Amino acid sequence: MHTVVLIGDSGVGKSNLLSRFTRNEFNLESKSTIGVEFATRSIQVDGKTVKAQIWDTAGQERYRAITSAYYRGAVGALLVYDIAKHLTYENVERWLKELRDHADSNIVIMLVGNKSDLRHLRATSALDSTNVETAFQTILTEIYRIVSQKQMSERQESDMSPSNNVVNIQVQPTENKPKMQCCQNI
Ligand SMILES: Nc1nc2c(ncn2[C@@H]2O[C@H](COP(=O)(O)OP(=O)(O)O)[C@@H](O)[C@H]2O)c(=O)[nH]1
Ligand SMILES: [Mg+2]
Repeated sequence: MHTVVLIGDSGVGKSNLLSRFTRNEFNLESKSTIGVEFATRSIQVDGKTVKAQIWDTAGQERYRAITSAYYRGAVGALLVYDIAKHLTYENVERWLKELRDHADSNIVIMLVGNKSDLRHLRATSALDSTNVETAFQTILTEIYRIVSQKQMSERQESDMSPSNNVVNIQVQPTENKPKMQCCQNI
């Protein structure tokens, strides 16, 4: 029995991936997973039967309250995001951290961009020029800022070097006053 966990933001389609794979069912109505916590299915690999138990977070991902018990014994994780919702992709990093913190270090991770039927809502297209301008603008702005920051700190560093740090101090000539006798040894 191989245990695989489904993780990813709420609403990305984890429960439907599970129902599609284990029962060939899909539900367009958004219902959070309550009750069903895992389902099993056997598949053939290299002529052998491999039995998989797939766990679905019963809605806890909404409250970020998935406990380490969920990851215990998992040999695989399907990390799901929604191709039409950029934030769910940004949060992939958070889920990877969650796996690093709780799951076995040898866990096999697969990133799944779900809802590919919503390709018209995808964020970038060279064909219709959606976001192409923004993509280049964003990377070039980022590069420009990094480079100019580096130049600035290099300049600051060289400003601190001794040759650039010379300040002229005017020393007034000492007056020729008669020296006072002080502290004579008696
Ligand atoms: N268009 C589309 N909608 C999907 C797909 N997968 C899930 N959904 C819908 O997205 C919503 C959330 O799905 P659900 O499986 O409950 O997500 P979960 O919170 O990650 O378990 C539901 O309304 C689903 O019908 C998909 O591949 N395409
Ligand atoms: Mg669910």
